[in-house]
Amino acid sequence: MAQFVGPFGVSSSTQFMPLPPGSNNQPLIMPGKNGMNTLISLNARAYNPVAIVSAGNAKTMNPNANYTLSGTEKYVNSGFILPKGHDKDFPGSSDTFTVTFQKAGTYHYLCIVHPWMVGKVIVK
Ligand SMILES: [Cu+2]
Repeated sequence: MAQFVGPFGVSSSTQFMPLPPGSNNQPLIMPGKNGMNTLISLNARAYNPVAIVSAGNAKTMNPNANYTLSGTEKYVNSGFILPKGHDKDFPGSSDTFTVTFQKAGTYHYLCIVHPWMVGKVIVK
């Protein structure tokens, strides 16, 4: 599972500008050592549709993607799914994500934002 947010190392000389300028946005940065700081950021593996295939390669997908499960994936994420029309609030988000299952089995899933929201798909 990908964490919703995660720590990333950035050069301590990196300047961050909130967008839009003047908005009440500020990155969470913790001072570090050796010219590096730690930035806590939204994780693209939780935000964008992606599949990590058995070889470990990441297959990124466009919003509103259709994905066919081979059954060998290590990780599949729909990315943010929001009601239609809310894509301006979260650019690049989706309002649909379609999965085609090829093999019978029970497939568990969860919401990364609210990990207590779980479900399963039973394919017979
Ligand atoms: Cu949720």
